[in-house]
Amino acid sequence: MEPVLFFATPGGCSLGAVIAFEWSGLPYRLCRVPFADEAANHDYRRINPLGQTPGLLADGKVIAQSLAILNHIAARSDDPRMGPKSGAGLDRLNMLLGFLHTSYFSSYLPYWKALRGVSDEDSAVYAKLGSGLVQTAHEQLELLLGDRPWLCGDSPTIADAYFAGIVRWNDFHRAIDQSQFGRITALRARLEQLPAVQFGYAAENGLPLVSEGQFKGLVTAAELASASTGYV
Ligand SMILES: N[C@@H](CCC(=O)N[C@@H](CS)C(=O)NCC(=O)O)C(=O)O
Repeated sequence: MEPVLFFATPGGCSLGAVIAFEWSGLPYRLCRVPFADEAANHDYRRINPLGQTPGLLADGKVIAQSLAILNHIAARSDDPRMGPKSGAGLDRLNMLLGFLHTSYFSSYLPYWKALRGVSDEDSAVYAKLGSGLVQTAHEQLELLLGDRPWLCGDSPTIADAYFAGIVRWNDFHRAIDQSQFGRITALRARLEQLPAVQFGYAAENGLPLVSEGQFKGLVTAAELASASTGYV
């Protein structure tokens, strides 16, 4: 079977890997793992015991971690949207991916933690900590972005794909006023125009899927439970 990408709904960071697969021209399947669907999560944990999304099942092995999955896809495709393969362009791509995965993604961790049952008093402390971190991450990303239309320059790459998934988290947590960041707001608007991003939203929302890539259909985690022989 084609590689299967496990992605979360609603609003997960796994959107980035869906977009990267759409761009890659590689055949792939998708498996939805809604956060609230206990049965799907139970089945998914039999494949990926970490339980986090995204996860990728390829050749019977599981790859966890967004950056590993994005790099797996990029290494197998010549589409320019995979990003530069060498030189300063690759250095910038890795710099941006690293920043997004650590500073930007992690700035929301206090908010996610607060959702998992803490007292009102602690929740206020987490929110205060989180909003400072989110504000700083946005300030830093505006600086890194500069006048470029996309994170790595004149065209989108897997860094933008990954960003499309996590830039939305402010809508949910209301950590900051994101509109104060004009470059990020413009990048987000550009991203939302892309067919692959719209495809990813449709996949998250269970809508009909029109692929510009080589999407081969949906599968369930229950169907795949015996297909995994562990992590790479
Ligand atoms: N470092 C991991 C983090 C993945 C992660 O936290 N995914 C979230 C969705 S965006 C998730 O699965 N949360 C549920 C959980 O942690 O149990 C990666 O980059 O893939």
